[in-house]
Amino acid sequence: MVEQQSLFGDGTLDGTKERDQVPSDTQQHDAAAERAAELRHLLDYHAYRYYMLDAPEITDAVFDKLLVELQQIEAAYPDLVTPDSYTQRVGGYVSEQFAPVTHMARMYSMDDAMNLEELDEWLQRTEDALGAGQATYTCELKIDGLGVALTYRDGAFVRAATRGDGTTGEDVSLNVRTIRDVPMHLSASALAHMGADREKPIEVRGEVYMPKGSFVRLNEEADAEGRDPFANPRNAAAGSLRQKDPKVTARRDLATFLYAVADTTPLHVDSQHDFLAWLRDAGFSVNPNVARCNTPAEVHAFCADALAHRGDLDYDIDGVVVKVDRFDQQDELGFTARAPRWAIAFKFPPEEKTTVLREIRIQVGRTGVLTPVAEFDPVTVAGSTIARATLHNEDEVHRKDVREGDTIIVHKAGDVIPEVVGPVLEKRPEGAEPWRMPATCPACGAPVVHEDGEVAYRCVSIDCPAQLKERLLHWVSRGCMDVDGVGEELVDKMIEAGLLHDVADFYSLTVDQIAALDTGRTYLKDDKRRGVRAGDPIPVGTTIATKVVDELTKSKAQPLGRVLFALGIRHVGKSVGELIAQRFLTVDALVTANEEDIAAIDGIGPKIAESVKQFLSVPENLAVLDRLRAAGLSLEEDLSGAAERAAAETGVAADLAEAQPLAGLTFVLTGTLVNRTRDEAGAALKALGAKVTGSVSKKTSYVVAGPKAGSKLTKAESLGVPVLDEEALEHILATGRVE
Ligand code: 3B9
Repeated sequence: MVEQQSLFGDGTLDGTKERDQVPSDTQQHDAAAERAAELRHLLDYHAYRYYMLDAPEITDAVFDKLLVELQQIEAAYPDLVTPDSYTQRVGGYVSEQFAPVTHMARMYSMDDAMNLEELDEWLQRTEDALGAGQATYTCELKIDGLGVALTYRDGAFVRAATRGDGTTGEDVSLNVRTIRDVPMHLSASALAHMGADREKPIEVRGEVYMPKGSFVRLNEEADAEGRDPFANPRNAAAGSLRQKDPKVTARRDLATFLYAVADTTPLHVDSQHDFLAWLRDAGFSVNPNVARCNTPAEVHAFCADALAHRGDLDYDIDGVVVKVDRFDQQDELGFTARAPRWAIAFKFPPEEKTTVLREIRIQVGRTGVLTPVAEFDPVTVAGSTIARATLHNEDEVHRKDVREGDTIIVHKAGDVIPEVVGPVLEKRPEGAEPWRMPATCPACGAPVVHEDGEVAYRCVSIDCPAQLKERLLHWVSRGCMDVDGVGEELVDKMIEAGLLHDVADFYSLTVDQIAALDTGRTYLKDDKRRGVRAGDPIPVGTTIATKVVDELTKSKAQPLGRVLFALGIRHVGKSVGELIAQRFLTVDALVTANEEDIAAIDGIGPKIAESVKQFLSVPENLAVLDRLRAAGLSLEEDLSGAAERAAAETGVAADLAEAQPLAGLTFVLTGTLVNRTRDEAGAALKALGAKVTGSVSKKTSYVVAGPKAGSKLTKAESLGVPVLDEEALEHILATGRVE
């Protein structure tokens, strides 16, 4: 895609350039509107290439230029701001917000060995250079994450930066601070090991990654909230690290593995193996799957083992890194222009398979969105058999240009989620037609609607059976009301029998009604004793029916956050449901709240607020809520539970958390703390009912200042806000009293 001309850049809007004819205000406005729409489209497209496909077509700088241009237009014409504009997205790609950081030493990349032959060539070269049998090797896993550099001074965390181009990265300190396994202080013994060099700054390097399980959960949540999913854990980690709001990063469950340092001299270690031990001792996460190998044969064995167990790990790896272990031998080998000679990345072959795409089937979701799904001949990829993969939407089908009958390449994103990579064009059957979204809903026949500016097509029919079924299944699913034992088959039968028309109907079901439903299977033999004959339908029976009714009864105790999620309100996933529930506590309070009240919640935007309000303004939906309440659902947030959870997470006493002794007080934390990170201290204060903010004002009750506190401490002193030290903080957290 070519770079577009800037509306501002050529001066047509700001009037700096002489024109034959001065355009009128409306003409300017129209031109701006047109360009804004175009920019939005371009930004969406390139963000998609960057985040989803990991295949950008333009540089970050060009992307930023497009974004800045759109921001300028929107600033000049606020009426042109649309909620879906890239400028409005939380965590959209905005690189100016992260300051550049120059690494202490270049962050090298590594030469790749694409197969065993190339690995052997490197081993041979190394053995030749160092003398046969002289080298030992450290083998490590190559984590498919994001390169980061963490700087520490005097044993304390100073900053974190992304790898960037290897020389300069971006300052992501605030976000990295929220990663739980990144130590804010190095251990005393690791510092002792540095001796007189302990004062020297050190820059350790490694990968930030997202565990596969967290990636799957994040995408499920994205799906529930109508956001685009991430293509793989690596992109999810990248997106999470580049969040504007560290609170978002904090919720993302990132983790690290460290494996290098810019300068090894101050550490007083002389091999990679000893260095990894130092890292562990210092408090860093170091991948446990490492081995010191004495021969090329042992290196081979490690690689084979890693490849075989790749699927068992909770993180993606894309190979094995083999390093000459001893630093003096590393020095002997030195560097090429781009990479160390003493290390090689043995890359695993990508786990891709080809198969035949039989059908692009339409699935109708609970919100009526029509999703094309690729149904292909079953193939085994990364240890399990797959036969279908979502194609997300019509645009995606066209972007990938897959057609029914095509031979396609499939893989698993993050080793978990089946994905169609693309067609093998040489094998396209003659006459294969580009795929089209149907004009009517395949489930109910109603015409399909395509709203302007949205990629999704929807069935808006109020009584579409596919939507009803999906809504019912969502209600009982894990993470929503958690009703065990009610699956697709049973829900199908219940709908068929006319027992379910909405989610409230679940709570009127009786054991007899459920027991009498047939399971869809039939008896194989006559059984006189039970009075059945071969071919009779098998009913569900009272044992299962009783369990189902018990499970439904149990689900009535789910807190409000879960209920809000389970209702299937657009853009309301589990975490949004919880945020709303925490703010309003009861469904009645939420129903009477206005849109602004909802949008005022931290982490909730106008789009979500509008969607919630819209849902609650539909009389039928309110009627369902009333019937749910009549059935015995509390529709209130479980407050005692919340306090208990907060106490457990932060380590404060449960009874104190219950009593909320710090309610009404506002704290600001600054400087370095020893016993806990500032985030942890903040969470603990909040668990006791305090408010914790980032800046000091007249409203601040107390400032807690550790050593190296800066302007916040000065401001507190000038405003006369009382200042406490860490000891006083610990006293407050232990007793709930400020003395
Ligand atoms: C100071 C694992 C990865 C990896 C190195 C890795 C990626 C890169 C690397 C790290 N997984 N290990 N190791 N497990 N994905 C080998 C490139 N080493 C460095 O970054 C590094 C650090 C150096 C050299 C390399 O010292 C210098 C010496 C001379 C000039 C500049 C620096």
